[in-house]
Amino acid sequence: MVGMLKWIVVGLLATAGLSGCTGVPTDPQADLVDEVDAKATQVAEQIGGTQGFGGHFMDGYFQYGPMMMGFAGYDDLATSDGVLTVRCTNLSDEDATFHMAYFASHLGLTDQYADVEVAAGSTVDFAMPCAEIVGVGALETPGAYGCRLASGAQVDNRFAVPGFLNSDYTCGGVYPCTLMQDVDDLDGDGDTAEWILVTDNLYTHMSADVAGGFHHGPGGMMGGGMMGLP
Ligand SMILES: [Ca+2]
Repeated sequence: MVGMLKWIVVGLLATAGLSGCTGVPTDPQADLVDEVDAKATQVAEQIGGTQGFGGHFMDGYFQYGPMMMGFAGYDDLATSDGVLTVRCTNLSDEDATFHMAYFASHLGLTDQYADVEVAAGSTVDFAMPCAEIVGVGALETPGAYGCRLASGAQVDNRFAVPGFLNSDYTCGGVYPCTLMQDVDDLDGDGDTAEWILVTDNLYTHMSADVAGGFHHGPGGMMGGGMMGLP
């Protein structure tokens, strides 16, 4: 009996201790924004540099990227009823499976994946829940496999730079991802016939940051504005 009473007292003290914490304001929305911002920063840290997303074309991104990502308030997050269209274009002559990766805080704080089948030479608009971060293969792993061709060959995600909501696309908007030949030899290995996956923001950042670096990029190959080029 005494022992039981002791547990009741301990329980009361624990309850009192918890209620004492209510003096500290907790804001679940602010906490969620912090989680998204931290995740976005982790992804942005993988952009640029020798082994990072986009290679040296994205050098310096992390220095200004997080400031542009725009996850400062709850209104900056993806809406649970929003839709994002990922425009998957396969310029190869083999059917391909694009392995999309995304992070949407309204679906939880773990990465989500979706495989999109795109026939040779065609484009598929993949409608997915709006997400704060969208990439290919894996959001934080440059070099992970990003798409698989019908022959079994894999293409990595090195130039499929992850995009961020409100800086690279919007809820209700379109985010292009293209399997194309490495005509500009982005990885500098001399092979311009190999296949690479490219997301839109690689080219938008290049066009903004690399003066005169591109003369025959996808603007010519795929026809102007498709990749967001002027
Ligand atoms: Ca190459």
